[in-house]
Order: sequence, then C-alpha cells, then structure tokens
Amino acid sequence: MAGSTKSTTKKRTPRKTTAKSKATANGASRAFTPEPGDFRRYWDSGHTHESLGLEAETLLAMYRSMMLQRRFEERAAQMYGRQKISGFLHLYIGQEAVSVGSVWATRPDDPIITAYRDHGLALARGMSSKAGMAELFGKIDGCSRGKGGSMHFFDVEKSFYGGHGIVGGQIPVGVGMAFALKYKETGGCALTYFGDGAINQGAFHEAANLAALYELPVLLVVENNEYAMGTAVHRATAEPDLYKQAYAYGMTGAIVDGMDVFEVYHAMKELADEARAGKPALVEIRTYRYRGHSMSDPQKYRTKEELEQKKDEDPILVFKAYLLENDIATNEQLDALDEEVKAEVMEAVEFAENSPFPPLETMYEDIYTQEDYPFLA
Ligand SMILES: Cc1ncc(C[n+]2csc(CCOP(=O)(O)OP(=O)(O)O)c2C)c(N)n1
Ligand SMILES: [Mg+2]
Repeated sequence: MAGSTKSTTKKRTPRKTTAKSKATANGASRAFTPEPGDFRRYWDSGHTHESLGLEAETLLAMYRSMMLQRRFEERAAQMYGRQKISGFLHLYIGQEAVSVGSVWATRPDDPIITAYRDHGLALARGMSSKAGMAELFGKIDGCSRGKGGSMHFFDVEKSFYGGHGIVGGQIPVGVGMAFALKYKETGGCALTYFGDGAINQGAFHEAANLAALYELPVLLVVENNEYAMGTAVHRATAEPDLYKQAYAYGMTGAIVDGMDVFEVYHAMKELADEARAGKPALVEIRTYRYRGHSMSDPQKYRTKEELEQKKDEDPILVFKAYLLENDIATNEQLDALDEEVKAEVMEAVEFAENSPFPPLETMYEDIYTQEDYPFLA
C-alpha cells in the first residue's frame, strides 16, 4: 500500500561498524567491502616451450595428439555419412588445444569427466583410437562395449569417466570425485569439463558452491566455444564473461586462450596444483568449434566470414607454425607424422568394421543394480 510505509517502518539508527562487529555469529561479514576477486588471465603471455619446461619430444607428442583427434573426427564424419555410425556425433574439431594442454599439464590419474563432446579428451588421455572408433560404430570392442556411442566414451583405466549427455549433469559428479580424492588423500585433482551452455544449470551452481565450501581439489573447466547448439553465449547468459561467476563462490576465476596450447598448458598446470592444495577454480577456456553442433546442424546462427576468421586461429596451425619457426621439426617431419596418424585412424576404422555388434545376451550386462536396495522388493 503506497503511503502506508511511514507509519509501519521504524527509523533505524545507523550502527557504527567496529572491527569486532564486522563478522556476525555465523561468519558472514556485515561490512560492505567487496574485494576484487582472484581473477587470472592466461592470454598473450608470450610463453615459449623453454619457459614452460617442455622438451622437443613432448611438443611432438602433443602435436601428434592434436592431429590424431582431428583426423579421427574427420574420418568419423565421413563414416557417419556412409551410415556406419548412427545416433549423435558431436565433433570437437577446433578445440584440440584444450584437451592436449590440459592432459599434458596434469597427472595421468587425475580423473577427467566431460559432456557428450568427448572424443578429443578421451584420445588425448590415451584411449586407443580403435576402442574409440569401434564405440562410434556401436561394436562390442568399443570402449563402452558398443552401448554408449559417441556421447559415452569411457576408459576407467585411463581415469576417463565419460562422456555425459545431460547438459551440466556431470558437474556434480566431477565435484563428487574431487570429494573422494580429498577423502582418500590421493593428491589428485578432478578435471571437470562442461560447455558454456551448462553454466546456467542449477547443477553448476550447486556443485561450485560445495567445491569452494569443502575446498575440494577440482577444476571446473568451461569450454566456451561461443555457442550452445545455435545460441550464442551473450544471448543466453547475463554475464558472458563466464569466469567472473567464480566470484560468487569465492573461487579463483581464470580466462584462458583456448586456441593456444601453451596458454592452456600453463593455466591448467598452475591452477591444478593450487586445486590439489584445496583451492578450486573456475577456468573459462575460450575456444571454437568449426563444425556444427552435431551432424545435423544447418549452422544458420553464424556467418561464413566468422567461421573463416576463426579458422585463421586454428590451434593446430598456430602450434605447427611455432614448431617450424623454432626448428623443433621440419615440414617433412610434420607431414610424415600426419601420414602416420592417418594410417592409425584407417586401422581403427578397419578394426571397427570387423568387430561384431554386441551379442544379444550382453543387453543385460553392465547394468548397475543393488540387490539389497530397500525399496525394490
Ligand atoms: C539438461 C539438458 N537440456 C538440454 C539438452 C539439449 N542439449 C544438448 S546439447 C545442448 C547445448 C549445450 O551446449 P554447450 O554446453 O555450450 O556445449 P557444446 O555443445 O558447445 O560443446 C543442449 C541444449 C540436454 N542434453 N540436456
Ligand atoms: Mg558451447
């Protein structure tokens, strides 16, 4: 009721804020003193392989992994066209610096969990291209015995925990894994990946809160490839600088150039080590996907010019130029490596072709049941 507030509202006498009265009994602060957040920028930092302590041999292994991911997916797209692969197929092409920079910067037993755009991270972590391709073909020798397909790559031996189709669904699972790592005192860090489209899911915010509250060893890595299906980030997210959302949880927020493998490597190394010591972070890696959201995407939401401009920043070309300029490898060596990778992918296709479909009786295998679950009687 307008006008009635005067009679019902008591005038408050302003209280003096003393050092003692700043924190309330529950620990919250009464004083209005927003502090600048812990934000980091990993961009244009001029790193060289020497400054990062990377040997020539390591650089070539990193480059090989990026090429393997690219060639694997190009071939997968072709096989999809030939109807060898059915269901969904989301390609990671353009984002390879994220997977390689992260994997090389962290421990092989640091668990990785991601969304459905999962081939790149799985291959970078060391999943065999044969097991990956057979999974795409829906065959029994696939990494998930042909039952998961493109969106559900899994390789527990390599600490790769999928491959999840519900947008944002894997984030609390990743934080749960971080809880386990802390509880078991393994010193590991849970690398939890998701897309820009997942950051507005409640699951992200609930998980981020617990990660910070319990000081869990986790990196919440958002691969911002500018689009969630056909929706640009700024059309869906009120604060399109996603890393800033870390502030709400008192976490470190980092922005990283995801087209530069050195920046990703540096960021992930530094931040994972801090996370191991109980300081989780939200890591926004700016990247780009060159292909459509999935195989059936007319891509009307972006212009050809945008795509062409982004192709100039291709993380593989950028890295290749570095290797050549710094005499790490010659053009001939890199071409030979490409041929080797192409041959590996063809072998994977042949392997997938020759592997059988899962026999009918496997339908009831790999299913989780808890015999003594009380409500299933
Ligand atoms: C909870 C939920 N809502 C909607 C969908 C449908 N969906 C599948 S992918 C996607 C876009 C996600 O985009 P982003 O997180 O940016 O990942 P990207 O595809 O760019 O890797 C949506 C909305 C879904 N799978 N799950
Ligand atoms: Mg996206």
